[in-house]
Amino acid sequence: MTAASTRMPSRPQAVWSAGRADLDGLPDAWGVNIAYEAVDRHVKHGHGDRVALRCLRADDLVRDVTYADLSRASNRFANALRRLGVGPGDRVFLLLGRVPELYVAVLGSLKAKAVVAPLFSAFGPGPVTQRLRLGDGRVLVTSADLYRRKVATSRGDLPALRHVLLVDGPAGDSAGRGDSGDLADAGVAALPAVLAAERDEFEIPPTDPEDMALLHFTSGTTGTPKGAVHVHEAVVAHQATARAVLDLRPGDIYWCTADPGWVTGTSYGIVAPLCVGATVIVDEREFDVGRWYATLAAHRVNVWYTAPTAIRMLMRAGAARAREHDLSALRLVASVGEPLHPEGVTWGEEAFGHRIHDTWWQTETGAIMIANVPGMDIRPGSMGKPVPGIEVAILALGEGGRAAVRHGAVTEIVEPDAVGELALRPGWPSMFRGYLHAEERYEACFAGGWYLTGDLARRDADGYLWFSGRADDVIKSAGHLIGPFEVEAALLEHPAVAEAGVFGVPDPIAGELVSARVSLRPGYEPTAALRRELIGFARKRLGAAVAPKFLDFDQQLPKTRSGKIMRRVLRARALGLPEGDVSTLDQPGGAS
Ligand code: 6R9
Repeated sequence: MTAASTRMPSRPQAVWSAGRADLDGLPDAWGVNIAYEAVDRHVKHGHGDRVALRCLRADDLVRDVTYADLSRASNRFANALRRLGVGPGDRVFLLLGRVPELYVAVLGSLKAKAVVAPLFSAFGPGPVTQRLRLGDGRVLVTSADLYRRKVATSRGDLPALRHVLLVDGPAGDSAGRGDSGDLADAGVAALPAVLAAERDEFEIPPTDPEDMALLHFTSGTTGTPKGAVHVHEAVVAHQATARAVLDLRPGDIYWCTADPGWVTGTSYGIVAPLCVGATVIVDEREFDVGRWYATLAAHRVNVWYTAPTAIRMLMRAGAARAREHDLSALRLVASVGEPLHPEGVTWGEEAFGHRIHDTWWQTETGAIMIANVPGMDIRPGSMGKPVPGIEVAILALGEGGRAAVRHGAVTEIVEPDAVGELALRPGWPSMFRGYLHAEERYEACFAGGWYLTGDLARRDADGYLWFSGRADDVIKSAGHLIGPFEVEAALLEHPAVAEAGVFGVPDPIAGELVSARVSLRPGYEPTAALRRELIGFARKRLGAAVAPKFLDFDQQLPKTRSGKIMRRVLRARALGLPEGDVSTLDQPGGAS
């Protein structure tokens, strides 16, 4: 045992056994199914009348969906999948805004033991179709508009995609046969009509806790996006952290502002709060300072899980805006996704009377791993400490800036305050079980008995963890993880572009913004018009959330001897920093 292991929380496995015992399990010992724990068991225990979803619609109407409603609607969805021949392990992709149908589809798919793969509705056609292809998407639940704009033209490249269910139905076709206009492709149907034909009852089949439940795409430095595989057992960690970190209690009003197209919006926007029997605010509209405060006040939100980008936008509007509202119902405000700078933590106190609790986790970890739990003495700027059941190490770095691995072994840094790669001891319930079709990339995440996170951090003498940056080149913009390779590949599709390097530059609100440097093919001139054209070209393919905000020309992109473009040098150049010392470039608003 190393020195670090002796500081680990007591008997991590015992924590998870207790978490498992807190679940109902399927009747007749048929295993564990996330949707049963999230919805049906509350109905069984007599809480069917409790509101599960409070949907704030774009037209200002508020629609409540009770646990009993959600149980029936998801049963109908599960029956529909069965009728369509969609079975265990088949992938159901979701490309939707924050609408109730999304929750019905997630829970119904899980009941039918299909695998849920959420997509961000602001992605352009490129990222959408690529993920559908990589994940062998068999069913897509979306809207007619999103389908037309992002999928229809590539339908021929998606042979596995058999069924498209439109929440608003193909226009003009109330029968749901989907035989109207340009939506005439086989398998396009109106979801409302499909559901109306199904029964309210569905018996969840036996579900092994190790059965695949969710597929979350995430990005690395190179290559295609990676589909992180999660299993039904993950619900143990969702429920345990909802209680221990977010302090969620039955009947609480809870608002998670993350989009359900990303892992936070699924794990903590759907699964975790429903497991504890809370009421989830589902806000269809985008960020707006006044409306957000009005929402917190009018619905008497008790627990609010948000992100640094949103907090910085609220800060810009001033704490006085918050104090115009009665936010007395708020018990806990937590944050995730990017570094929460110390000013953000203390600003919470000024604005809401609560310091903001930072939490850290990743798509791969499935649930919160490090947090400032309620009652803990918060050190502004620190991510907090490992949650019960999680063991963390800081590993000594090698030349490439990642943990040094020699003969399969790594070195733990035990002295305080030294920066190294953050690593976690595998074995927690919500840990990803693989990257779909990419065994080698999965294996590469582990060394010396640790899962390597790709983040750099330090631990102080009291065990608090401080984020100090990414060890790789991925970009976090407004909390969204963006792979530079995916952006470079899109730029390279333009005939003018010979080479492209993509990197993040600091931004006071979004944390980082995507920036690109390209070299041009012979015959093209580096003009302002071409710059605009390339940015527009990337936006059309990738969507505005992923495309570069800035683009510059450079015929001599810096490269390693093996010919790899050095993104960190590009970043240093863009920021006017010395190129030799790129390792010290911290994240903007960095917590350290
Ligand atoms: C949940 C989620 C994971 C990466 C992670 C890290 C960054 C997340 C953070 C944080 C500093 C925090 N990150 N929480 N950085 N402080 N509290 O965001 O998952 O999209 O996979 O991103 O986000 O770099 O490695 P995902």
